[in-house]
Amino acid sequence: MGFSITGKRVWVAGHNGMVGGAVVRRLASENCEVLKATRQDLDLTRQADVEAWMADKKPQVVVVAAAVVGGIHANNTRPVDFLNANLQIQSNIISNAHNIGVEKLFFLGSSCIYPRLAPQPINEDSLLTGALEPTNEWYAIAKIAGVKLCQAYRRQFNADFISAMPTNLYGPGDNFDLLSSHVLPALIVKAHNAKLQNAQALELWGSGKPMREFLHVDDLADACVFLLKNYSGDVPLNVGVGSDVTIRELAELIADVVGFKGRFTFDATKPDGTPRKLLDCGRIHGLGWKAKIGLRDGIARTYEWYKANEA
Ligand code: GFB
Repeated sequence: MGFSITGKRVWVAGHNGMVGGAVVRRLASENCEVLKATRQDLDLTRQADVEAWMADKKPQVVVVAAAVVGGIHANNTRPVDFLNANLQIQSNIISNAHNIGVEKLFFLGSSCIYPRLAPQPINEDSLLTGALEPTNEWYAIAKIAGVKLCQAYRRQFNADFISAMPTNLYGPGDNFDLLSSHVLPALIVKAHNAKLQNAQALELWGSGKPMREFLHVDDLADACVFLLKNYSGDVPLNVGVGSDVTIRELAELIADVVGFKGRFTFDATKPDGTPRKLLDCGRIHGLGWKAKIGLRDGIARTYEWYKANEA
């Protein structure tokens, strides 16, 4: 028997972000009331404010899509933001969700919370079996604490709080700022600008050799609604596409979509990060969910969004 969100008040915390925005779009086809709080309405790092807002709005379902996120450089250089703000935001929301009797809560972990050298593809059981990747350990520690807090509420109070571990996400609403973004939006911007300027070369950070798996955020939003309805377990479930590419291959694909015909150079002063983090999605596939958006198609859609909204 699944969980029903029909007629329920569903709070998407972080609805202005890429993930929250996608979840709101996906919930539009469900028969539920979507609650949102803007940054002006509510500072999620302030416990008393979160308590008061939740007591007033009485969400029955909560999707925790609010977090400080960023690419390898932002993670590596702003450790306080990634550790402290994320701990505050998630703990305020999760603990108050229990206090007001929220029926179901969905928390987002991340594939970077697995050990740096976990066996590939990474199974959910790899969590906490080895050392973390140093460039994102602050974010990873916060996310591990969030996953554990959901498990703790389930164990002590039987709360139906679940977590998912998405792989690297991209899509409309992404951050396209070159210093703080993830690789995929950064390379869309770089390829777009290089094409416009007739540049001969485009610079990649690191060696181009690390491998990454990319999931379109609309697929993640679909998985979120699927799991809300169909999953009530302790294990945080991996959500990915099942295959990965090298950063160089990603750059070639993006260059092809954008129409940049020059060559690539490599900035060895920038970190590579973890060598590979391909997720084993056997568990979520077993429940009946699979990603639908292919990488080339997803990049093309994201490039269209970028040109219409950001370029
Ligand atoms: O996406 P990204 O910033 O983060 O970088 P992670 C992925 C790879 O792309 C790294 C390379 O090897 C980068 O060196 N890269 C090449 C670039 N060119 C660029 C560029 O122009 N910009 C960026 N940003 N990268 C993050 C974690 O790790 O993954 C977060 O820091 C989070 O915690 C996220 O979990 C999903 O994949 O290395």
